[in-house]
Amino acid sequence: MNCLFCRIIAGEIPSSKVYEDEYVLAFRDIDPQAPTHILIIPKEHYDSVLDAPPEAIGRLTEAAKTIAENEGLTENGFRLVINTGDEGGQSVKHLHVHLLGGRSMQWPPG
Ligand code: DGP
Repeated sequence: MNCLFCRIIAGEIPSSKVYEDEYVLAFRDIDPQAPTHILIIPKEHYDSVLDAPPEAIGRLTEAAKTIAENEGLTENGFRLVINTGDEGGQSVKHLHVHLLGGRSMQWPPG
C-alpha cells in the first residue's frame, strides 16, 4: 500500500486521531496552518473529490460539523477546504477535507 492516508487508516503510520466512525477518520494535520487544523478522510480510497460519490462527500462534511462542535469552533466559525489536483494544491492523492479554525481566515486564499 503506497497511499500515505491509507497507511494511516491501517494504523501503519501513527496519527493524532480526533474522530472516527464506520466511514471516516479524522486526525490533526502534521503541519498545522491554524490553531486547529484537522484532516477528515474517507476510509475508502478516492484519489480526489473528482472520483468520490456524493455519499462520501456528505459523510465528510457531516463529520466536519461534529468535529467543529467538539473543537469549540461553531461560534466563531471555521473553514473547510478540499484541495484538488496540482493547481488546487493537493499533495496527498487521497481525498481529504481540511478543517481550519481558531483564527481569522483570509480571502482570497493564496
Ligand atoms: P493537501 O496539500 O491538501 O494534499 O494536504 C495534505 C496535508 O497532509 C498537508 O496539510 C500535510 C498533511 N500531512 C502530510 N503527511 C502527513 C502525515 O504523515 N501525518 C499527518 N497527520 N498529516 C500529514
